[in-house]
Amino acid sequence: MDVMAALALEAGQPLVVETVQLEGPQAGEVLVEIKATGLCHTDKFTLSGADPEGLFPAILGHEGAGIVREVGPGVTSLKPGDHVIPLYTPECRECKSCLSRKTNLCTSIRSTQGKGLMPDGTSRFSYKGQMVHHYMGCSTFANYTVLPEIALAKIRDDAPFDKVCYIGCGVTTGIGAVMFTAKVEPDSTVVVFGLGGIGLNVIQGAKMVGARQIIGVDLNPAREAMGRKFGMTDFVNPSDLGPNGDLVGHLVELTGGGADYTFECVGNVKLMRQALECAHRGWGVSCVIGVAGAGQEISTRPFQLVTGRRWIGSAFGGARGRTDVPKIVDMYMEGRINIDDLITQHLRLDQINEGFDMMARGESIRSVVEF
Ligand code: NAD
Ligand code: AHE
Ligand code: ZN
Repeated sequence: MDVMAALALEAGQPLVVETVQLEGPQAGEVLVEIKATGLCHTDKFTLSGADPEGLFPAILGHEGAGIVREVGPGVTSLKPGDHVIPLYTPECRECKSCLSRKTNLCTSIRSTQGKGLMPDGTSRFSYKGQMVHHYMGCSTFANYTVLPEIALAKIRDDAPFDKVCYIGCGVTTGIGAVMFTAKVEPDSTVVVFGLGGIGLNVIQGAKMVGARQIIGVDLNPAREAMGRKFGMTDFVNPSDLGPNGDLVGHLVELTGGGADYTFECVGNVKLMRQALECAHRGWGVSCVIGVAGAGQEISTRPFQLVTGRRWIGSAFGGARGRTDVPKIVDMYMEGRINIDDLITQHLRLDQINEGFDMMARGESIRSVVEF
C-alpha cells in the first residue's frame, strides 16, 4: 500500500514528506495506522548522523500511538481495531532477558531492529523501488507502519492518541527511570540535568514518589517555570555561576552534602560526570538517561565510586512495555500524570522539520504530529 511518510534520505538533511510503499504484515507482524507521534531528541540525534546505529534511508519516529488495521498469521494478542502504542523496547516474555526479571531490555529481536529490519531480516518499506530502513523497530513518522506483535502495547480505547503517544518514549522514560530504575524513595533529594521532554518527566516522577527536594539544572531560563509547575523546588542555570563556576560544589551545597539521586537527561558526557559527582558520598545514585554522540566516553575518578556513589543507566525507563505502558496510560487517564502541559506544539506531517527546529531552539517541550 501507499503511505505518507517523513523520509530521512541522508544524515544531516531535513526530512522529506513523500509517498512510500509498505508491504502487509508477515507472520507475527501487525499493520498499525499511526494517529499521532511525538518528536524525541533521539530522532534528531539519529538524523544528525551522530548515532552509530543510524541508517539511511529510513523512516524515523518511535513515540507513536495508533490503531491495529491488520494482523499477520499467528498473531494472537491483537486484532484489528485495537488501540496500541509501538514499543522500541519490545517484551517477548520468553528471552533470557525477559525471563531474568532483572531488565526490560528484551533481546529477542534486538539484532535485526538495530539493522533497521523486521525480525525476518527484511524491510516492509520501500521508496522508488529501493529498500527503506525501519527505525528503532517503530517508524512512526508514517501514517501506517508494520511492527512485530511483541513490540505493541495494547491500550484502552478512550485514551487520546495525541497525548498518549508521548508514553511511547518520553513520559515512560522519565517517570520510569525514577520509579522502575532508580526506585527513588519518599523524602529523597533529586537533581535533574536537562529539563526537556525527558527531564520534566523525571521531575514529575520524583514529585509523584514524594521526593523532598527536586533541583532542575538547565541552560535555558525558560525551563524554570515549566519545571516548577511539575514539582521542581530549585532551579540552577549553570551560566549564572560564571565561566569558572563550580556547578558540582553548588549542587552539593544546595542538597546539604549531595543528592540521593541524580538524572542526566541531556546526552552530554561532561554533565554525566557532574551528575555523578554531586550524588551523595556513600549512597548517591546517578542515572544516565541522555544519549551521547558516537565515540564519546564518560570518565570520573574511581574514588567517586569507591566512596559509595553508584553510576547506573536507564533505557525506556526500565519499563516492560506490554505490561507497564497500559498502566501508565491508565495513570494519565486517571489524572495522576500531566501530559497535556508538556505537549507544546501540534503539527501536521508536512511541518515536521519545523518541529525539530523548535526543539533545537528550545522553544518546544514536545511537538506532536497528528495524521
Ligand atoms: P530535549 O531537547 O527536549 O531536552 C534537552 C534539554 O537539555 C533542554 O532543555 C536543553 O536546554 C538542556 N541542555 C542542553 N545542554 C545543556 C547543558 N549543557 N546543561 C544543562 N542543560 C542543557 O531532549 P529530550 O527529548 O528531553 O531528550 C534528552 C536526552 O535523553 C537525549 O539525549 C535523548 O536522546 C535521550 N533519551 C534517552 C532515552 C532513554 O531511554 N535512555 C529516551 C528518550 C530520550
Ligand atoms: N543507537 C545509539 C543508542 C541509542 C539509545 O541509547 N537508545 C535508547 C533509547 S533512546 C529513546 O529516545 C535505548 O533504549 N537503547 C537501548 C537499545 O537497546 O538500543 C547508539 O549509541 O548506538
Ligand atoms: Zn525517544
